[in-house]
Amino acid sequence: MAPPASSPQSSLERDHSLFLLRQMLRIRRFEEKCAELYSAAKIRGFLHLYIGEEAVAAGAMQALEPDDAIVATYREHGHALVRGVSAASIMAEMYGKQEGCSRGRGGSMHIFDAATRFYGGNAIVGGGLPIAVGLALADKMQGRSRVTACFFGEGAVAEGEFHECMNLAALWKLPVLFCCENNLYAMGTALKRSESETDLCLKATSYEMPAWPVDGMDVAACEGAARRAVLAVRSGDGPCFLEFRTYRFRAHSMFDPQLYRDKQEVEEWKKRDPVVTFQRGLQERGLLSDEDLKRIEEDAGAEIAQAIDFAEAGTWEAVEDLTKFVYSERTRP
Ligand SMILES: Cc1ncc(C[n+]2csc(CCOP(=O)(O)OP(=O)(O)O)c2C)c(N)n1
Ligand SMILES: [Mg+2]
Repeated sequence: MAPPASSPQSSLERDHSLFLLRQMLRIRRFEEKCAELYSAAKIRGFLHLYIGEEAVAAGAMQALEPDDAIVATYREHGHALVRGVSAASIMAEMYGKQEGCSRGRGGSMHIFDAATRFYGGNAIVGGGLPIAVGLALADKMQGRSRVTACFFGEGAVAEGEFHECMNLAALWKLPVLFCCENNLYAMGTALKRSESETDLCLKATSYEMPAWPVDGMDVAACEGAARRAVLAVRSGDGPCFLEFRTYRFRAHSMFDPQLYRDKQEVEEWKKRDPVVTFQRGLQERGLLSDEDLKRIEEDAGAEIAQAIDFAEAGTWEAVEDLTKFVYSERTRP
């Protein structure tokens, strides 16, 4: 029998659903603001937005504990926000200010935060995979019950290190959750133009690793799949591979005329916008009122406005300090 509308179970479900919506909306609004700030030349360098893919980070990361580690790519602002890295320190990083989470040295592609075990942000396609496997190897050798979640784009499967990492993680039964964010394109190259086998789960199963596809536009599906996989990984069964089928609504980066895909294709995917569809579903089920939505939007807006103020008020590193941390200081006897 379905629980009555006010039962503890349904109120728990409502709270959690609103929490998930809040996470996705924070990412969406943050990214939209970043695009604006980039046009205003406040943010410089590279900028890759996660708009359209929010459900993956917002859902999958619910399965992780504070002690677990995360490794991500250059499209990682959303993962950092969900993990609890402050919007202010992320924004200051993008501004290149010293108060940024990587001291303003990394920018958008190198968000890093030791306190939340967020191991970046990586500009190298596939570069996070060996880091994740190394972290998991250390945990296994030291007998810690931790999981490392490694997010990467489907473009990484063309890299040799993807295969080396799949092999070693499976062979040594390392606690890694491989989260492949398959948005169908690696810059302008469609998956089917670069891979003879486009079923990415098959690549993982060929290394004797459990793998399954997930609807990456559905935040609840992303959370459910990740919870199931993390349970297996944490129990010592070795790594799991999830292929999140998703889509980026915007260009690859801020320099991309998008000549490689039809506008019609983008519009079709936008009909499955993860934020809008989840929000609508909650409204239809009576779990989200107009007031709730207004509050969530206002909170996200206030958090981002504060982040911008923090970044604006931040300091530039002194020019004479720029070579600091490049090489270790030599101490003479
Ligand atoms: C080793 C390496 N080769 C090439 C590049 C240039 N490059 C930057 S992003 C990108 C596409 C990666 O696509 P994907 O892994 O699918 O991630 P997405 O951008 O779709 O999230 C490429 C080829 C790079 N950064 N690193
Ligand atoms: Mg891709």
